[in-house]
Amino acid sequence: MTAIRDRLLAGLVQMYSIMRCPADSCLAGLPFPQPKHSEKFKNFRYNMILHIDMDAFYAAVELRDDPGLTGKPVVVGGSLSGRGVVSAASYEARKYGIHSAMPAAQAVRLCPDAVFIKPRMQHYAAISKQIREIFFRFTSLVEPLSLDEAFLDVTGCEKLFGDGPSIGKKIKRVIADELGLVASVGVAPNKYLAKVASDLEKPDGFVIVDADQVESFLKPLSISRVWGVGPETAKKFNSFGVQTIGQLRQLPRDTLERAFGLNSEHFWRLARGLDTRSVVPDRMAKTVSHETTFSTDIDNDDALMAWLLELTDQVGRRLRRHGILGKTVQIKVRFSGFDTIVRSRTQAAPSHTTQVLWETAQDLLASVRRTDRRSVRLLGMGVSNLTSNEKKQQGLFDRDDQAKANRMDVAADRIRDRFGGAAVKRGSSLAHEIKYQGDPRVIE
Ligand code: TTP
Ligand code: MG
Ligand code: MG
Repeated sequence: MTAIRDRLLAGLVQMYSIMRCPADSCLAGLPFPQPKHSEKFKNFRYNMILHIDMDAFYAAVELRDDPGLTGKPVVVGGSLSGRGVVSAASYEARKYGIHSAMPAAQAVRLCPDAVFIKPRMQHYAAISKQIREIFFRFTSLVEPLSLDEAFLDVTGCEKLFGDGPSIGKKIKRVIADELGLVASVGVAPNKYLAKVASDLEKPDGFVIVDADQVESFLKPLSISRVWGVGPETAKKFNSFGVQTIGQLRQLPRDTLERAFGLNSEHFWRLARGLDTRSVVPDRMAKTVSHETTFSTDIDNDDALMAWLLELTDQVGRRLRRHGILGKTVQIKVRFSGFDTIVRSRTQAAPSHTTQVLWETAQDLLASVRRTDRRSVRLLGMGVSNLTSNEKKQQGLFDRDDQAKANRMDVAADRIRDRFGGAAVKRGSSLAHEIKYQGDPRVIE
C-alpha cells in the first residue's frame, strides 16, 4: 500500500513540476528535478522568482557607448539650459542629489558640471531586446515591466541551470560580459519580495530572500517599500507610529482596516511577504486565444456552438496552466466573404473556469447569430484583461456550481496532460467532431 501511495505521490509531484514549467520549456517531460539547494536555500523547491533591473539604464548605456564620459556625472534627458526633465541619472550624478523626473533646471543647479545627453529611445529599446533575449535563454516565463526590468520565474529549472541564485548570478554575468552593462538582481519566493530585493543594494545589487527569512528580511525595511505606500500613505502610517514593515506587522488588523479600508488586506499580506501573483509572460499579458479555420464554411448554429466550446476549453486550459485569470471574453467570427467581426464582454470577475468563460462566449455568439446568418469560415475565442491574482480566484468559487466546474476542469486538465489533448472532450463538442473534421488550428 505504502509503495503504491508513494508512487502516486511521486507521479503527482512530477506532474506538478511539468505543469509549473513553461509549456515550451526544454524541461517539459523531464523527471522531477531533485533539489540541490544549499542548506541556506532549501526552501526554493517550488518558487524561484527573479526580479532584474538595470542600473541607471539610459545613463549606463551612454557611458558604455562613450568611454570619454567615464567618471563624469551623466544625465539623460533635459538640457544644460535647464529645459525638460531628467530621465536617468548616472550614479555619479546621483551623488549630487540628481534623480529621474527632476526638472533639469534643478539638476543644473545641483551639479553645473553634469553632462546632459539627449535620450536615444530606439537605441535603449534595442538593448532592452538584447537583455530580454538573455533572459529567454534561461526561462520562457519572463514578464517585462519596462525597458530595463523584468520578473523571471525559474521554478523547476534547477536541472539545467542550477537554483535561483545561480541563475541570477549567471544572468548578471552574461549581461555584463555580452552587453557591458550592470544589472541588479533579487531572488525570492515571490514577485513582491524579489522586486524589493533587487532594489535594496543598487547599484550592482544581488540580494537573496530565503523563504525561511522573510520576516527578518522585511522587518527593518521602511514602509515605503510596501507596494502602494506613497508619501501620503506613509504619513498616515507614521501617525500610527509605524515607520517600518516590522511595526506595520504589529498593527492590529482592525486598526488597519479602519484606517485603510479596502487596502488593508493588501498591506497586511505584503507586510508578511505574502504575494501569490504568477509571472505572466509578455506574449500572454494581452490575450490568450485560440481560433480555427473550417475546411468547409459552417452555417449550423449548433456546430458553431460546439466549436466555440472546444476553443473556450482550450483557452481555459492554457489560462489554468499558467495560473492566470481573464476578465474580458471575446469571440472572433470571420464570414465566408472574409468580413470579420469581434465581440467582447467584460465579466464581473476574472475567471479561468471553462464553464464561466463559456457562458459569456456562448451569449456573444448567440447575439451575433441573431442578426447575421452568413456561414462562418473562421471562429476564434480569446480572453484578455488578464490577472494572476489568486485571491480573486477564491472569491469566484464561492458558488457551489463554480467550485464544481473548476474541479472538473482540474481533473480534465490532469488527464489531458497525461494522455494528450484529445483524451477528454466535452459532450457537446464531441457530438460535432465526427461531422466537422477540420483541424482546430491553434493560432496565438
Ligand atoms: P529605473 O529602473 O527606474 O531607473 P534607472 O535604471 O535609471 O536606475 P536604477 O534602476 O539603477 O535606480 O528606470 C529605467 C529607465 O527608465 C531609466 O534609465 C530612464 C527611464 N525613466 C524615465 O524616463 N523617467 C523616470 O521617471 C524614470 C523613473 C525612469
Ligand atoms: Mg533600472
Ligand atoms: Mg526599472
